Amino acid sequence: MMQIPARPFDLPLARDRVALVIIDMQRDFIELGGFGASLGNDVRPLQAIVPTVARLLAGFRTAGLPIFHTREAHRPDLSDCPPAKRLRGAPALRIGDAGPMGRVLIAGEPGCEIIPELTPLPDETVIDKPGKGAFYATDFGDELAARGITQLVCAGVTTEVCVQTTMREANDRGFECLLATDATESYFPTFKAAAIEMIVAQGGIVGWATDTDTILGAING
Ligand code: TIU
Repeated sequence: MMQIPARPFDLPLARDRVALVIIDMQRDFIELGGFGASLGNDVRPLQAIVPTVARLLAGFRTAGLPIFHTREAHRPDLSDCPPAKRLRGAPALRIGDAGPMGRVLIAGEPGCEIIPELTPLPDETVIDKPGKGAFYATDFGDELAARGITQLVCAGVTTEVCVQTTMREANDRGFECLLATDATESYFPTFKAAAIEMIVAQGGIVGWATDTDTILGAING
């Protein structure tokens, strides 16, 4: 058992039950000309966490622990993208529109790919998801169950949208979730801070939170 100092209290992680899930570190959220920027966001804060996420990823690889990557990705025919999602608001580019990195949030397009610094290795699982949460309309839950995983270390973007949604979905399914607070980011600093507080409040109502060095110290210590 690896004892992780965390908020709201220490979390014992079991080497044979824990996995890393890196959420939506895609060019479409992190680079100019993608979906995140088309919504009017400054993408630079998300770029700043890339080295930290890479360090967390490297630590899990060194420890030989399972790794999952997710992508918010829709089918080219948009059959898995509800009109209520695609037509929401007035973004510069809608999901499926052609942009500088190909069609926005469409599987197989350059913008939908995970950024090169975090490219998955062949033995790592990539989950394409049509929603904000990684469990909705995917086989993520089955993949975790098949490996006996019950604990998730969570990182990626954005903290209060796809990361928190995934943690809430996981929490309701009986997983213990630990958020790596410096390996996640939001376009809105106050939302990131609030999301972390929401997760750890009330005795860890959604899960736990700690920083990357603390996690790495425990899994590789
Ligand atoms: N991956 C993810 O968080 N999807 C979003 O749309 N996030 C926003 O913050 N917009």
